[in-house]
Amino acid sequence: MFRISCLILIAIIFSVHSMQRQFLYSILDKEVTNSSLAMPYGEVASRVYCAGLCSGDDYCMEFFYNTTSRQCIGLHCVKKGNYSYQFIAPAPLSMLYFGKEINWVEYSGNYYFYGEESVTWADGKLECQKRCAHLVEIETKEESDWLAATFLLKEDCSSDSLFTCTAWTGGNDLDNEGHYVWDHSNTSIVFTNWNTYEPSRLNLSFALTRDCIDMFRNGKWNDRPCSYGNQFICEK
Ligand SMILES: [Ca+2]
Ligand SMILES: [Ca+2]
Ligand SMILES: [Ca+2]
Repeated sequence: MFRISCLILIAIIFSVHSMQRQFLYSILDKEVTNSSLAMPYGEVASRVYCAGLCSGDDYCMEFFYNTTSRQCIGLHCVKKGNYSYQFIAPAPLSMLYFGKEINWVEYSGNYYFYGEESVTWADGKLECQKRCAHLVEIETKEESDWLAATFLLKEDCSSDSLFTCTAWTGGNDLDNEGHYVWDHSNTSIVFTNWNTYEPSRLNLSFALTRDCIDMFRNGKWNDRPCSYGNQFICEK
């Protein structure tokens, strides 16, 4: 009963929200529902069911339901210029809209997501892209410290500070050894916050196999093999 009530509530919220955005949808329908941003759920019985499917899909932010064809499509995110961002609904609906983004934390105008599963750097990048975001790019010491304090410094961190409570950033030297860039913006890394003895420049065989930057719980950076299973932080 509780679950049904929740689904109905979600449907109402989405319906209200969708009505408010009819004009936008009319622009977006053609482009977005045919793009990789859309997840076709197929023909379903009702708008409520469509909302339930969107609600159960971690990446679905909005849905499109055609009452005639009963076609149900979840929208994962929407292109804006060259980059995918999610909609920001006009106030006062913004809170409803961000209801599915409850795990995103705002800091200084950007939003951050901490992925708890252990993944390779490439998979972390993919996970962020699915969320219409990118692996975190750190421009200041304040941002680095804030990220560590917010996401990494947890009570259950073991005493091994080099291998636990660490997370991928978008920094890497995959293309050009020793030349570190931020992946999404494809810019050279200017501000750095390396841990002592990092990156592994003193040992060439280490340096060549450690091309992805992760962050220790103290906010300091480390170069690590990109195949390592790490938590990750997305930014948008
Ligand atoms: Ca940043
Ligand atoms: Ca390297
Ligand atoms: Ca290292």
